[in-house]
Amino acid sequence: MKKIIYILICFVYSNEYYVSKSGSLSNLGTYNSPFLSVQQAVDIMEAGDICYIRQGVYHENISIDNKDGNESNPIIFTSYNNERVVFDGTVKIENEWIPYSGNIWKTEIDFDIWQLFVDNEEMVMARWPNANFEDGSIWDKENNWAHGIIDSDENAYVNGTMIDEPHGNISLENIGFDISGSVAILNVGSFETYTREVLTHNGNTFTYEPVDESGWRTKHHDYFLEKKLEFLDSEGEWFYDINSSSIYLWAPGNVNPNSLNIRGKIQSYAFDIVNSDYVEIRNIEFFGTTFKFHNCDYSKVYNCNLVYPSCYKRMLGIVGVEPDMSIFTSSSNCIVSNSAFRYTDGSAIEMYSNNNTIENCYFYHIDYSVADLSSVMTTVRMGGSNNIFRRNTMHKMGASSTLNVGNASIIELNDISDSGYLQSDGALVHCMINQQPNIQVRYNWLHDTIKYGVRFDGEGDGYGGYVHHNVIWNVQGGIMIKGYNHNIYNNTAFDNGDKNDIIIMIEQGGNDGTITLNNIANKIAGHRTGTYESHPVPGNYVNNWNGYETNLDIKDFLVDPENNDFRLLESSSLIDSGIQYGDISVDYYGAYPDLGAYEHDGDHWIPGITWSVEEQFGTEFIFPQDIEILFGDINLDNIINVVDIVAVVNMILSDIYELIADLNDDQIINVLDIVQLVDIILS
Ligand SMILES: [Ca+2]
Ligand SMILES: [Ca+2]
Ligand SMILES: [Ca+2]
Ligand SMILES: [Ca+2]
Repeated sequence: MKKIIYILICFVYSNEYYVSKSGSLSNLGTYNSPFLSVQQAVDIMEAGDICYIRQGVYHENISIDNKDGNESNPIIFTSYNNERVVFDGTVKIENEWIPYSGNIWKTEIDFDIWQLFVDNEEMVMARWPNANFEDGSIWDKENNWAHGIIDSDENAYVNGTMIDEPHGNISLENIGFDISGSVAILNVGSFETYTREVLTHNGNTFTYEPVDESGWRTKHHDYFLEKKLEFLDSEGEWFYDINSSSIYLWAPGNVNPNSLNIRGKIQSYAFDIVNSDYVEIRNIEFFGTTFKFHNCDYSKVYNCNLVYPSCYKRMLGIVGVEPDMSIFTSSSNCIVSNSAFRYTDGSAIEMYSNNNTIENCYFYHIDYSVADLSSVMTTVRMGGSNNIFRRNTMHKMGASSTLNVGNASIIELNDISDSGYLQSDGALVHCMINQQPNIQVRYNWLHDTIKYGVRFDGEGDGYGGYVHHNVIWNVQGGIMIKGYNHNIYNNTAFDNGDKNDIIIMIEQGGNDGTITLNNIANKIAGHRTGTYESHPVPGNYVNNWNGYETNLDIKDFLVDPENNDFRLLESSSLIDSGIQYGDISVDYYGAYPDLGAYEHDGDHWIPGITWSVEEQFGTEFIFPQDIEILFGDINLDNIINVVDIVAVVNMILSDIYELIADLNDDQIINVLDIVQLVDIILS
């Protein structure tokens, strides 16, 4: 009986639909009669159906509502046969530019834009102090943001007021015009940043609607300003005046913009998917737009290239809200894999509710303002529990904390570096109290950042987390553990700044019952900076190689740490000198576990993505040409003639079936197709 049901399921009727730039609204959606828009396919698709999209650039607001696939019959949207399909959230600015002032040009449009591109690269929203993408100064909060005076006097002002502390050439008092009505990006909450309209301005002081009291901290106040034409004073800056629908631009190289390819963002989402389970988006590219899933369980995004997918709408005066970003809400068991997210504003991606997976994805240049996001404002946020964050490569990120992936999650085989530029505090893997029980942080490389590597935070109520087989170097504090009953074993850590490599805090929870086992690190102690001698590790400190005790450098025991080979040297006495302890079961090769993150003769695991971003999607974004499809051109020589008839005859004689020759879409190739072809030739 079971078998019969299974067979029935396998034979669920399914359709293929085709969409092409040379299709038509009146077509049938077949290969030889493709639709013009994806929405045409959506409207008739059912479980098991596939929508093949032919090469080209599409600008569409696709709405998918209440279209469920099922486990063996998902609803799939994909590019056809490795062709390049781009959903574009921008439009070309084609109106004439006229000189405005100096190198600044102006044009008018009849729609609102909130991001501007020249040759597919983002221009800077006119700001003060200046910063740009090209030289990386957009990430330099110390030199390219203004500062508040709160660090010298914590009672200097209250929430809702900012008093500027001049530094270098940056002084609000000397700005020379009134900034009222502009937008301030305010990092006044250490790891939290808010945007507000400037209400009043006087000398070195301005006011704004106060931020949440919980998001106001009296240290490290930094800010920058936008949304005023006066801020447009350098190359690469642009401004949009929503009242007069005018764009102002100082183009790179002082070039006349009439000679440039300029585009403006007008869309947040190309795919807006709600109440639809088992929907898959595959092999699609997004420029200046992205996807949104709501109440869609078991959905997937695979092999997608997202470039500038999301952007704050500050240029339109919209403040205090998250940007529209790549997101899954109220959706469980979804997977985003083998995709690239580059140049995002806001989080790179957020996924709610439970059991979601982000795997084998590339993240680069994520969020240069980090404002108004949820929770502690991270680079990637996953809600709920039992999520998996695996094999991702991430670098160049503004948020203080990179990952917040929910409770009892698995974070493994990731390569994460270069983060935290625009906020205080934070860590690459930052777990608050509720997230710690049973979280697995393992087999990651965490390196080269001004933040902590792994951090179990809170006031000490967290417990039961696992941090093992990670390699952590050149961060500011390798592993920092608060709470109790945690399991910290077989990590390799060195060169992590002034702070210690592995910090099992004596304070805040005390780490009663925490097991620190088989680690190799130059500095393991019970304090952020204090020595092991003055601050011995609390809990069960068992069988670690600790530079504080050995007075040696662990790097001398590794094959080639400069070139990321962190295995133990062939002859090392650390091989097989690990032990099993307590309830921890350490995986191992040979007679016993080794010390540190790599097991001799074991798997030489390399974390991060298993594919090349350059090879898959290229370093620069280039729009593909729309494919012109000549129906009836069987041999693809751009003419329809007797040679095509010969090709069809040959297929008939040799019993070959190719979609392109099945002109009447009846799944056979026979004389009827020749008749159709003759009709095309004659017409
Ligand atoms: Ca400026
Ligand atoms: Ca071993
Ligand atoms: Ca031909
Ligand atoms: Ca046919």
